[in-house]
Amino acid sequence: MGLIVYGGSVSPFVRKVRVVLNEKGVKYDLDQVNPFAPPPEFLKISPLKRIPVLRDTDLPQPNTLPDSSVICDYLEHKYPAPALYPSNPFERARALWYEEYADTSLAQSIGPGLFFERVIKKLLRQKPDESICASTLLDKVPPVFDYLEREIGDREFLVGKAFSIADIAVGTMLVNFEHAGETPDPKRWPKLAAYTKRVHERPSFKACIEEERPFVASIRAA
Ligand SMILES: N[C@@H](CCC(=O)N[C@@H](CS)C(=O)NCC(=O)O)C(=O)O
Repeated sequence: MGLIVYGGSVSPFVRKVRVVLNEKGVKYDLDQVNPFAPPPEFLKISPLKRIPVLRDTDLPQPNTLPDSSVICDYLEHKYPAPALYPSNPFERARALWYEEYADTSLAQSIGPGLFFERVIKKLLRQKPDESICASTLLDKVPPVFDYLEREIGDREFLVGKAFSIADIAVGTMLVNFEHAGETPDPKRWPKLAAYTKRVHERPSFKACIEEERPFVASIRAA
């Protein structure tokens, strides 16, 4: 009995949920689902054919929730401590904005043109197109990193004085940037580079990163 997370561990959205669970010290099972070839039953619980989906087996059916943002919000209400959403209404809304930005703009700048090319294509036994990676790094990534560099400024965390869903949402996308063999250039984005390191050193992130690294390395080396 308990929680089941359906999804592949290298998905940034799956990791977002896992980091929330780790921060809250909640045990769960991970059921690996490949969203590109999902089993037919999966489509019943994920109409958009996306990972992650959470199942709370303590509840009667239907007991599944798709979408990382929906899942994280549910987890915050079910397990309120430690809080990962600010209590101040404006700060909470700011945190949700950064989560939205990470899930859309940051994900789009890193996912298709870099992580997909260098990791997922290899997993699918296709040849990565390095010209796509080069143009992604030249055109797509810099405006997003420039924005984050400004927003982080001299703050330890993106919102208020505590680690929040904003840092988890941004941090998880930057893990995929690193899995694709890149790190934010500390000369161009010194605050973002230091922030990334700080966030990834938290035990909640470290546990995921260390579990994923050998798998990603084996895919990239294939
Ligand atoms: N808004 C969704 C996005 C999830 C998402 O895009 N997941 C990707 C994997 S990283 C997926 O399942 N892609 C498969 C597809 O789009 O067919 C969330 O936050 O959970």
